Amino acid sequence: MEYTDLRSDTVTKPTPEMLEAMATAEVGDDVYMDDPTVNALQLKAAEMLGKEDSLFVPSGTMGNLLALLSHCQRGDEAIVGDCSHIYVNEAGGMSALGGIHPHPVKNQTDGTLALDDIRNAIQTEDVHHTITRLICLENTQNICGGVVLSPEYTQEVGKIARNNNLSLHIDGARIFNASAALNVDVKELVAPADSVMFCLSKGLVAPVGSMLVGSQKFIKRARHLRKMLGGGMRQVGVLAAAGLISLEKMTGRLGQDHARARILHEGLKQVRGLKLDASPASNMVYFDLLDEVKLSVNQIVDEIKKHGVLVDWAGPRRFRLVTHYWVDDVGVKKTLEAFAKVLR
Ligand code: TLP
Repeated sequence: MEYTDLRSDTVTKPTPEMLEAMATAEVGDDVYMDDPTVNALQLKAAEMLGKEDSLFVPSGTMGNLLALLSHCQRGDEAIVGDCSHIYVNEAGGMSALGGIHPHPVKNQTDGTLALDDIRNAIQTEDVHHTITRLICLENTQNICGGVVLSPEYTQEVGKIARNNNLSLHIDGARIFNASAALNVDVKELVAPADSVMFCLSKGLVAPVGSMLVGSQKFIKRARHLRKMLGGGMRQVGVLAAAGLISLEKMTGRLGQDHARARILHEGLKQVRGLKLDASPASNMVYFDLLDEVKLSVNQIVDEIKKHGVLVDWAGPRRFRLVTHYWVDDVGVKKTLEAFAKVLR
């Protein structure tokens, strides 16, 4: 059966154009920094984000970890959202591997960290305290609903960072979705940040890889740490070739995924037993099951699958559906019909 897969945008398989580019990519040894395709990708990513340099990394998780390790020493503290991917979904890498102490701050429903909460989380100089080094934001904010942080808000956080001698990292796994949703150049969205990670392998459809972006000095340090973690990838131009197509062809079409997410949201509102979150800001549709629904989330996942649709739960009574390149109008219709039938 051909499935419509809404579990995540991480499921996106490469397009035929990407496969062709991968098969014919010019490669070298990227640890010697002489893979021309990787070099072209790193140049383009840095240019598009308005930063000095960038580094191709195997995953978003490694990109975030490299940023944390580059900005912080052991025993330093990083301010993170309590619903951030870095805090919740990266296996505690910052503390396990970097000895970095996370300082969680409540994520507001709009994905922001309240500015006063950030200010209050900065440690005062005291022999008892850790040393605050870093603030991390996430844009789009996944768990809060794929919501977007505005350039104005990010500027304010950037000011707090600068006034307190801290660095600002943005987990921009889906920063191009934020850019599309706000109709703001991605450069403007990340201008206040010292470093940004973004993923090629989500809405941008490449099979593997993320980019870490920042100053030359920061990227030099991150490259060293990437090697330490075993992430020096040799003839990795075969993957970078797909990433170049992501940057050239995929960043401009994300609005289509957002429009389909809104259609899904509208349609699911009509289905009995579901309580939808607010209309999606980007490509994620979140909703809860009402008490009247007697099926468990796992039973619903299994039943929906019988109709050719893959979904994943996001909590004991919660779902997240994610639109992407491979979800077309037919897939949206099929999904709405599947939910209507299963919850009838
Ligand atoms: N997110 C995945 C899961 O891990 C939850 C998903 O399906 O959404 N930052 C953010 C904001 C992310 O959402 C993710 C992946 C990452 C970082 C990590 O990227 P990868 O999976 O490449 O390590």
